[in-house]
Amino acid sequence: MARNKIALVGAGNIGGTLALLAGLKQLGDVVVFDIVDGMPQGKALDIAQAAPVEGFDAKMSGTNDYADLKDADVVIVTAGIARKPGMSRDDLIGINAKVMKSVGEGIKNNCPNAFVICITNPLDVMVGLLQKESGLPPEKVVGMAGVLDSARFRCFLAEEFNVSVEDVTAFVLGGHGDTMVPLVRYSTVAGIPVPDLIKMGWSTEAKIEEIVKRTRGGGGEIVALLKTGSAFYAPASSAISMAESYLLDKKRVLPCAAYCDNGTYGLDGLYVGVPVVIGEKGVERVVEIEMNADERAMFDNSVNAVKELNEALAGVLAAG
Ligand code: TXD
Repeated sequence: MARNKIALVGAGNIGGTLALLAGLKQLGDVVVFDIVDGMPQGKALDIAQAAPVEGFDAKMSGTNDYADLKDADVVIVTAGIARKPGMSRDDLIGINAKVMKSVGEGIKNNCPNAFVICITNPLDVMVGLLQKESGLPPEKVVGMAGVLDSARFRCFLAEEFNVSVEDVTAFVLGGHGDTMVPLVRYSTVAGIPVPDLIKMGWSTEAKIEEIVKRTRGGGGEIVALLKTGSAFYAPASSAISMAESYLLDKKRVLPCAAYCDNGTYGLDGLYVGVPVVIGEKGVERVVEIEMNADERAMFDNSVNAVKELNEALAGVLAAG
């Protein structure tokens, strides 16, 4: 049986980490693509040389030619530029839109049956553009943000409660930006909802509110510390968990930027962060959870922010 083929478009900080993780988790052979000559080749060679030490068998190769994406099963896209300090995700829109056009074409021409995970910011609009440009059906193109945002939320909650990160579940909905909606009511420690834990005296509303705020600003906190780029370890882990769910047909329930249409979440053709089931068919189901009035208002606010970004994108595209 042939190994799966994972193509990574963008060989920067996240791309390199993705290649290493895909190897360590034995997800398949890896092709790393970038426009910079030599860099993807160098990273692939370096990771290939880690393989004997780590004990995994996977072909690792680097390329500057889209033809090498041929018949990839999964494509993870990080191509573009990352945020610098003081830059918002929206500032990235013009440059990264052009990148999505060329990546979409590369996918369309070489691996139209792939499951595509977009990471490039501003995430919710870039994934929509990539889906259009690639011509793939919406269930085969998703955006990674919610897994990362909820991992940040879980990490902070586990620290607050002094329990294992494994036993903390958390949901974050909405766009990947400052308007994201961390849902406290749906976040638990081993099934016990956070509001109950507050009642049990494990924490206070004020502390949880602090954690919600820190989660919303989680990306910016790291950008400010690194000064030369944005987070990459946790983003890579998050995307790999989505790829794994597809390749192994695990049907995990993960928050992803997915295409909501026909009134799902009250939307009509918009990519935004919602819980989905990922299995062999890609996005097999959008899970429509109930929200109370406050949560709905926060979600609507986040949806509006994504719509505004889409309008900005339309402006950029119209201007050529
Ligand atoms: O939650 C999330 N979705 C995110 C998103 C979390 C963290 C970072 N997020 C975004 O991912 C970030 O704002 C960027 O848009 C991407 C990639 O982040 P990374 O940290 O990996 O950026 P790098 O190191 O700058 O790598 C980008 C690579 C770099 O090697 C460029 O040469 C390459 O992209 N690049 C291209 N590759 C292929 N094709 C084209 N056109 C191209 N242009 C640049």
